Amino acid sequence: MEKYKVEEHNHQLTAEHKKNFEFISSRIPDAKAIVQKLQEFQIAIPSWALGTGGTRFGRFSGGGEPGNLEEKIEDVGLIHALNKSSGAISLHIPWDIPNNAQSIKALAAQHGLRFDAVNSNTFQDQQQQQHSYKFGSLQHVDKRVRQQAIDHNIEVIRHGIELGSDSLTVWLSDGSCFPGQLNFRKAFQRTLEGLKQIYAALPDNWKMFVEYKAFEPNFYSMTVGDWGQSLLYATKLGPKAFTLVDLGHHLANANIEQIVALLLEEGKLGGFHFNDSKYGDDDLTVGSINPYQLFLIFNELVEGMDARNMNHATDLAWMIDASHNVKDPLEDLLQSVEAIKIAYAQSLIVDKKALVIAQEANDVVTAQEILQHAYRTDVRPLVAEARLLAGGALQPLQLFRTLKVRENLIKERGLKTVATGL
Ligand code: RM4
Ligand code: MN
Ligand code: MN
Repeated sequence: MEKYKVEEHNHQLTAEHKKNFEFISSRIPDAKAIVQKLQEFQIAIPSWALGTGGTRFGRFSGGGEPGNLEEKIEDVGLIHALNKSSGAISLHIPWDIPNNAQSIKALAAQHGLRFDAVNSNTFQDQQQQQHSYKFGSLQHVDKRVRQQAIDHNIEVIRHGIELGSDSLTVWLSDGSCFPGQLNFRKAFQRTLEGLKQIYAALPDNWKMFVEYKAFEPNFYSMTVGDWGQSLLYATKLGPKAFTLVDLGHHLANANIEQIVALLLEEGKLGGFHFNDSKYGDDDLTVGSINPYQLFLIFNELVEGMDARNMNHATDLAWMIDASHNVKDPLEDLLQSVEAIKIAYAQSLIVDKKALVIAQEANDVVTAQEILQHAYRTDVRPLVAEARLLAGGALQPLQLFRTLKVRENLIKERGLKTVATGL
């Protein structure tokens, strides 16, 4: 993505943008400080979401998908060049094995990218793998299977160290499909034992994220099924272990913003996987189904992080975890990042002092008005200004289409391509 193309695009849109930006700036205090925070806020892109996702009923491959890790890094570099908000990539191993870490790191650096959390995969069997994960990994009744899963996680940490990553995300599909299949207590203990061994292999400055999920692929029980179980593991493991919240991993109507608030209060919220969903782990574009919930979550994040003097941009791991069945993955990711930034900006303009006064006075109506006032404010010019100052495009999606990026990728990589990942 040549710089002049972004500049040309911005040039055409500047006059209109300036008008919109002045309008919002005159209506909120500290527009400058908010723009600064928006500039700093980066969201990591998952390496497994750059191709078309499938469901168990099929997969309709898009064209020009990245065929290897280098091309995936180029794709994330492209997103970042457009929005200046996606300065990190999160790798899933073994879907993406960085065989030559030095050159992979150099390529990422060329695109202004760093490596976010590395992810282990003990939910699928790989070719040449000795033992099967059919009945779980860390919870497995057979010690050899557990050891294999532990070894894999330690291997993933090793890759992460080489790339300059500083966190490991462990998501386990362990659980059971039928009553009686599993002894819950034993499964928990075995899993804890395995996690402890992985934890012991973490370098000092590393964090470990224990991600929970309510159901799927197991449908009766999940061994890390909710935030309570994840918090139990994280607490027993020690100060380097945290809970990771994936928005699509809750039962219907769960109050995710409350979960987030309490995990933060306990100092045990570590990372986030953003997506949206209607039913379960739908992995839809962030903010596409329930943008108000996203805003409420950010409202708690900002409130809770400020209460603990945390740095919004760096003290939690912000990642997208999505799958795109019908959209161009790059367009979907651009939309997701934009939705996250909008929700973040909205939460920054909440009149927090007035909210506290309303809460203390049991003034329910005013409390609601304060939140909804922020939510109903069009903050897009703030987000666009932050992008402009950082050298990104005023309208990333529009520029992506004008420049026919996908068409060019198809020319380069071919029409029939399948990326590794979901
Ligand atoms: C899981 C979970 C993990 C992700 C895998 C691919 O449902 O969200 O974070 O690594 O999917
Ligand atoms: Mn996830
Ligand atoms: Mn998921």
